[in-house]
Amino acid sequence: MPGKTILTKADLAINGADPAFAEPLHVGRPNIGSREDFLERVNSILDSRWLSNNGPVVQEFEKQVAAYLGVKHCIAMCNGTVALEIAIRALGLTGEVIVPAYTFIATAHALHWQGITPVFADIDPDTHNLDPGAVRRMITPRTSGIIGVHLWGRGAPVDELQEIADEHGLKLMFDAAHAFGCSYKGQSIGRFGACEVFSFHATKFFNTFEGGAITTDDDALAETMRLMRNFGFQGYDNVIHPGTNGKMVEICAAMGLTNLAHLAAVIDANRRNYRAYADVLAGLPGIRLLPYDGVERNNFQYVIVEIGQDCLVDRDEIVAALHAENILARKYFWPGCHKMKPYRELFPHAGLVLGQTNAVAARVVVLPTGSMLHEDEVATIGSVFRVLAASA
Ligand code: T4K
Repeated sequence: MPGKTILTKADLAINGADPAFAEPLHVGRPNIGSREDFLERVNSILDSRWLSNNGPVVQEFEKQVAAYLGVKHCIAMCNGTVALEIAIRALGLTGEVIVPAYTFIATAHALHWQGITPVFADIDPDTHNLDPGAVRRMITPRTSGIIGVHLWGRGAPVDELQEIADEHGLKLMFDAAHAFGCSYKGQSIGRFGACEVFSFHATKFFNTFEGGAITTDDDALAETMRLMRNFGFQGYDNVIHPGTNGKMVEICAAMGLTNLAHLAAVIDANRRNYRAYADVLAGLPGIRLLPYDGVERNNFQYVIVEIGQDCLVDRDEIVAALHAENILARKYFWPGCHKMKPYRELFPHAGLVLGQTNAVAARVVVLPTGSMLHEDEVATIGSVFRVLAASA
């Protein structure tokens, strides 16, 4: 690339021939609460011989999650993607639904999988969330809804999106996969729009191995989604609604209950790591740690670094150099849903209206964090960045 220095092999060997870390440091390392508590719960599940199908542990999990979020209904699911699909169907979305392209592919797939066209709207480069003005521009007579994503746990522009939805008679729901334990305007995420969808995947701030949930204050919607989660069964032998198998199993709920009791410690660890990153990356030219809004609650699960034009090393070179040091940074959500094969083929010109999406996707690096990461490891990661900046 003109004007950029290509790193040599010697530059990349920060620590001589050996990588900085003997074991890989992953983004998305699971946070695990008390092993003893979990195993105790597993034993009682095995003793009870009730493993799935809305068992007592799932019911307790739903109760505790709803209380934690301050929402009326929590419907636990087998994963976030199926939860999105069920929410989309329960809301009756059809035709076109507006979503960001800068999100995990599941947000778009959950629509496409059901024959609904995901229409990609551009994002705000400062927050990485949907730009309400861009959403307005993508509305057509076929639009039935909007899915906002609270990316990196930062609240999407909920009020503006609700205003657009109300103005145009559209349904609004949120993909809150990143946002467990986060707030928007001081209120817990989980109660906005018609419903919100969480992921409790192993890599998430709060995990149940695999899992997800839909949360809502709407009684009728919650009832429909409960039916859809279990093939539409009402009691024995009576199916009253089309449905699928979206059920969470007992062992996943046991993991959830265990982890729920340790969330405060995970937030502390993530916050500590985030601050350590802020210290070690401060002053490096062209390297910007995406700030968290100090007023809102966040889980600090995503440490996002943007590599700007004024950085003399390419984003991809930085990621390659980090990988050479066993720091397995990620380029989420490069290159954007619109450039992934299924959508690239369906909408070859989508990128024309996604200037900010393209720019942000090209400059983001996601760094490891979580309760397993120590401050001295953050310091080493910082020194790799410093060597890179100096070697350019
Ligand atoms: N909406 C949004 C905005 C999402 O971010 C997601 C999921 C969804 C919807 C869908 O929710 P789910 O249906 O997944 O519940 C990972 C996760 O699999 C995915 O859940 C997550 N988003 C996405 C952001 O990250 P990949 O393709 O990056 O996974 P993979 O296998 O590369 O693993 C990621 C990192 O985590 C690696 O560094 C390894 C590490 N890891 C992973 C697992 C499973 C561990 O250290 N231990 C583990 O057990 O998608």
